[in-house]
Amino acid sequence: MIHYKRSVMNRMLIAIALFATFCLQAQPGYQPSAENQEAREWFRDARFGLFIHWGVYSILGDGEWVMNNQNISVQNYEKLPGFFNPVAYDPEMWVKMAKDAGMKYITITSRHHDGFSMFDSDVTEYDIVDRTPYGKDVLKMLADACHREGIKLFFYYSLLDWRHPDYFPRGRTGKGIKGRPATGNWDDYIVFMKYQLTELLTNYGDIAGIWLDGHWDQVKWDGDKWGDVQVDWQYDELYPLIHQLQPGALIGNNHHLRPFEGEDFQMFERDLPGENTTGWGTASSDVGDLPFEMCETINGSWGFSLQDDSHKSPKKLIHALVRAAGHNSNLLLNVGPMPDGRIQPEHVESLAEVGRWMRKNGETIYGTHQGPVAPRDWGVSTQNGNRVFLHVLDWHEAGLLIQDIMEGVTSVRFFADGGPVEYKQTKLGLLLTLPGDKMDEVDTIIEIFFK
Ligand code: JFZ
Repeated sequence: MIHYKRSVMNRMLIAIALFATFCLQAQPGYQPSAENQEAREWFRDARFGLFIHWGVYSILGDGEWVMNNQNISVQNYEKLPGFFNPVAYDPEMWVKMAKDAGMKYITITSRHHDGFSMFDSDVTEYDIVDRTPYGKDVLKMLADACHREGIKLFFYYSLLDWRHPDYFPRGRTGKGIKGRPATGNWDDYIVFMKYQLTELLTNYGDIAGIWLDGHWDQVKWDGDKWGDVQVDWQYDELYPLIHQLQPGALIGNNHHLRPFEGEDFQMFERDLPGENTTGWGTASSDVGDLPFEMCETINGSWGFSLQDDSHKSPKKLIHALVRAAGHNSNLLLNVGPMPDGRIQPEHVESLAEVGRWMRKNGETIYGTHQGPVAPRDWGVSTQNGNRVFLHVLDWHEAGLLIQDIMEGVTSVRFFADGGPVEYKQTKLGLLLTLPGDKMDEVDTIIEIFFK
């Protein structure tokens, strides 16, 4: 027998225990069904979706974390549903706006961390039908509009809940919220979530996927990296349940870790895959091989924020979309509708502008994957079959050297007007001549043809 030092033994035991926990949290031996694989292909090609954060928090115009950020007690927060009356809510208009922007799917919050269900649920009265003067199931209305208009619908579903008594042990957030009881039964909470997920995947027709969030609330933060999970999220039951109810529904989980078994796509919050500019995002070593989706805000807020005027320009939004595509990723771009049900005009206008761009240039985005030219500060490349598109986003000199392309080029043209691009194959790469008057302020797209 080999004799290990005690500390080494301990570390090995911990590693084994962690590995076991990890396996428990997944769907072991998961083989995606044919429907699921087909859905993944659709998802990869779709490239652009609309994220919607809407809840009773929208009334306060201070983002979806307002309950936590303002330390609003459970008792006081429970007054909000009584004010929620979105008389101008027109789901058909939302769906048309998304389609006009070039988006192929919508992901909407069915229940956020505040624990309020934006759909008619039988396992709680804390929902839109039972507690608001509006009294209608806004998700059902949206699902119907999506199905009519041929746009896919995902449900965001928070694992974390700042109000539910059985969300216990409490996580890292919401500690200042008064009125949360000091006991609770975790297993009952899991049962509650199973019921709700069953409702969401039964009562709303075809659902393209479930976007889970809040895992990280139960993970220790070691100052620079994620540590142990203090609860069992029972993904080994949640994931098969979702896949059983709708085999084509794609599961994504915003845990910022390497994908768990049973998940169908990997999401990146406000970051391109492999980049971790937020510091608490996904490490580059944790980027897997599932389809990618990156989510981003138009201003700096997910839920409606009255004071957040840091709206990104249409140019910036297009760059986000193009860069995502150049990283093999979808962009899920967010709006936070106002309490009356309208989307703020600044965001409606920007999305219309992105849509105009997509109508002209969509074929260089949809159905593409990352091209042969690695992403650079000046731009990215996309590819569809043998068509390669170079997206020059930020370059102001007449010569651009493409080091990733050494040979095989037969012609190069500007995508916008089909006009030829002067080029030379050099020992250092493909040298393009880009006259100033041919450059597009937003994105100069160059199509490269190969032998
Ligand atoms: C999460 C939500 O908390 C947020 O409200 C929004 O829905 C966004 C899309 O997703 O954002 C996070 C996720 C993880 C951390 C912080 C915010 N984290 O790890 O600290």
